[in-house]
Amino acid sequence: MIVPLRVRRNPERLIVTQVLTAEDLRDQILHHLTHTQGRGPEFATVFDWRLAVSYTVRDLMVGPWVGAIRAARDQGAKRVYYLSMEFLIGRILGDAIVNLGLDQPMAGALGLLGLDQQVILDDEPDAALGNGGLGRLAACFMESLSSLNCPAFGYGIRYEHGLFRQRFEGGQQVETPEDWLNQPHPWEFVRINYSYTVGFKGHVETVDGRAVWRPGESVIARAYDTPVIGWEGTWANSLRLWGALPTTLLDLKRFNAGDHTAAAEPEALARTLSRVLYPDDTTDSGKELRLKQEYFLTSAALQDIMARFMAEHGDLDLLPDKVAIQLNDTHPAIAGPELMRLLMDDHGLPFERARDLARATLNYTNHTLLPEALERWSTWLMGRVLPRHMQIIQMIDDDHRKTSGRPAHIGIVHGDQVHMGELAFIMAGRVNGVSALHTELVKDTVFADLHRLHPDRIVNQTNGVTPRRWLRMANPALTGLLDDTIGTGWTRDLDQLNRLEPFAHDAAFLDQLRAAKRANKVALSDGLLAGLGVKADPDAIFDVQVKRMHEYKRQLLNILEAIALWHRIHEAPNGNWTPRVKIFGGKAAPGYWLAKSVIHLINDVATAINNDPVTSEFLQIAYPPNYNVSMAEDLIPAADLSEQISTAGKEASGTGNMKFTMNGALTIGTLDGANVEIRELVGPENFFLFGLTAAEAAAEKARPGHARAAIEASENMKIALQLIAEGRFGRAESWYSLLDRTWNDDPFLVASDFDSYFAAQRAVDRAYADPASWDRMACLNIARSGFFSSDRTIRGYMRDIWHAKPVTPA
Ligand code: 73E
Repeated sequence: MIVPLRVRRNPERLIVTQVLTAEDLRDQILHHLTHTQGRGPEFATVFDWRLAVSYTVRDLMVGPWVGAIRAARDQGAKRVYYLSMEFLIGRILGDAIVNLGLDQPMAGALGLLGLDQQVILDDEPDAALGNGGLGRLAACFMESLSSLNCPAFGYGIRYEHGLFRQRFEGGQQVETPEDWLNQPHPWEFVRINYSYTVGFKGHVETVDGRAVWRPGESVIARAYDTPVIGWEGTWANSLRLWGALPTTLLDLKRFNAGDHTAAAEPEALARTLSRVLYPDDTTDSGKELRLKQEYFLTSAALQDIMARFMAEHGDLDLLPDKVAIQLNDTHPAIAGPELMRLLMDDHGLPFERARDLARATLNYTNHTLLPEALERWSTWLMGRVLPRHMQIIQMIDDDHRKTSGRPAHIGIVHGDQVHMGELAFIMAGRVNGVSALHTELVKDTVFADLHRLHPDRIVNQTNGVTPRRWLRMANPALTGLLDDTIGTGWTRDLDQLNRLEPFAHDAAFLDQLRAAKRANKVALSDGLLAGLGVKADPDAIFDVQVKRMHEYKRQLLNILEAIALWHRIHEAPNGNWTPRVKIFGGKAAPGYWLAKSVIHLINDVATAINNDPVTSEFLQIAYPPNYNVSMAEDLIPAADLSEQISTAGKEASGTGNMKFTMNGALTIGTLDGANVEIRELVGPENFFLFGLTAAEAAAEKARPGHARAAIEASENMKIALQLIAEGRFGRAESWYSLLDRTWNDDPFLVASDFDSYFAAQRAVDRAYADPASWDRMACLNIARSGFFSSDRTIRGYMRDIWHAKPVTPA
């Protein structure tokens, strides 16, 4: 029997689903199990159940989703379009259950069916369509846009293979392909009517005075939509991911001639465009395929935006009033020339008019100052792959030179290189950095000259993270305590966490806070024992560094400190040591040799130290492989100490740092990225600061021989390096290059900051040994973390950059 879903609207709270009972949901799950999955309950696998549960939850997202799309259209609202090569969304089911307010009836329904909710949730593969912070930020923004009723689309690529899976063999990283789409993906809706042709190569002709690009190759971009439901389920926006298809499925001529493999070539060639995510974080891969992928996303998105705009408004003068486009870094920066091309070549606007409209519509976020990440393409490649765009880029550059009176040494095209940062800046109404410090550095360094010419263009929007996923869903123990203590209002308005301030002196509350943290630590400890055989005492400090492996993030500093500490414990095994479990997580880009060498070192040091009977009760090291969003959801709530130890001036913002703070971990960190703002807000006395400032670091780096001098001056650093060189952790030869670089170059100043870091860690030890004071600091970190909600960030973009307003659904 088909059970009709009884959705009633609760007029007070506007939560459509709160009135559903466990029995309603159970019946609906059974309905989908039978009629969508085609399985009887007695034959169903975990996968079948998970899909039945997902379809049940998805049904409840569709109403708000369609309602939101209708409301935005009916009210002629301005829409925000977020273009990003990465959306690191992770699992969807648990988050959707939380946002729809279904936690309790769903737990009841699964109980009635005899299913374990955790097993069902863990069956969902992570959608790993991103590398790290930039992609995860895009996912948090999508959730906040929906929670704030801001009409928006996220545009990205539907990669068949997301970020590679990581294994360790002999302590070294081994990559295997990720294949999340190898099974049905229950959340997406394919839109065969939203398909656009994207061209490449070919030549440009002039017809009746107008430029006409005749591409030599083309593919079809097909839309796959996933609803992103906001908090309390009243609004959902679309994440629209493009998959590439060939314009002709099969070369029938070649097939009939017997060449069956070659006949499938057009399909294979097109599909490569949406096949794999580039696994480079903060480096520019410089590959033709990457340029094609960037244009594929951008062109499909802009065609879609223009089609919707023309259908709804039809008057190009209204474009900036109805459309705000955000470029997530320079990866979609070809949007400037592409929008100009559409306006000039398809709509016949003159250059100046097209330029002004484009600039009033486009904005650009800068996420990094690292020189290797600043995208540049050779004029030759750009001219070959996108000949019309290369012409338009030249026109934009010449025009900017004339109209701004800029000096000759700046601009978009330099010699034979196209600088995408300059292109994005010049075509953007607003350019933003992602933390207060980073934005100042953007003004002073990469865009200093352009900033002088356009002093109002650069603004700051400090990053944020969604508290629904990163607190409410990931940390039920703390969420329960917060709800009981200050109510549930913090979920929508994270500033309400400041109501916890008075409880920082309430011993009973602090005991409960400790108990919540301990429960998370016990769960993690069980996982580490089962998965890695590491014995993590839940009463030890859980000291966590999770992020991409990169020299500037300085996992090397962390592991060298562990070695030095291990040595000190050996010297005084009966000393008053504070037990510590160091936990690492993160992937290195497959071609990043030095980062991989650090992974190898951490694993070999872990093997040596974990089995040392003299120190094992004081120091353990765990490096679970394949760090991803789901692992972050387990690790962050269980952390006592958050490692944010990048070389000052290098980490644009960080967002993991914010998640830890919200979950009551204290930070040991440098004055880098958003750490600066975290420290100011939680109070310097509740933050373990160490290391050089950005200005000091720049000066130190310029000092000849800085590495050697710093190492010679540091007993602890010297010992750590010596133990490695002696072969105490695997074969000494494995580490020669790493040691050589540290002694002779050390571009990220591990040596210069070592003693300061070691001392800060000992301050952590002492603080942790005083539980009452530690818990008070943890409480204040939570209470003062409200600023780091991505709702605050999105409100900032809406106000300062997009000029977009929330919409009330009908
Ligand atoms: O500091 C982080 C920042 O929190 C920064 O390194 C990261 O973006 C985060 C969100 O703002 C970032 N990723 C990239 N650049 N900056 C990047 C560059 C090239 C390819 C992929 C990612």
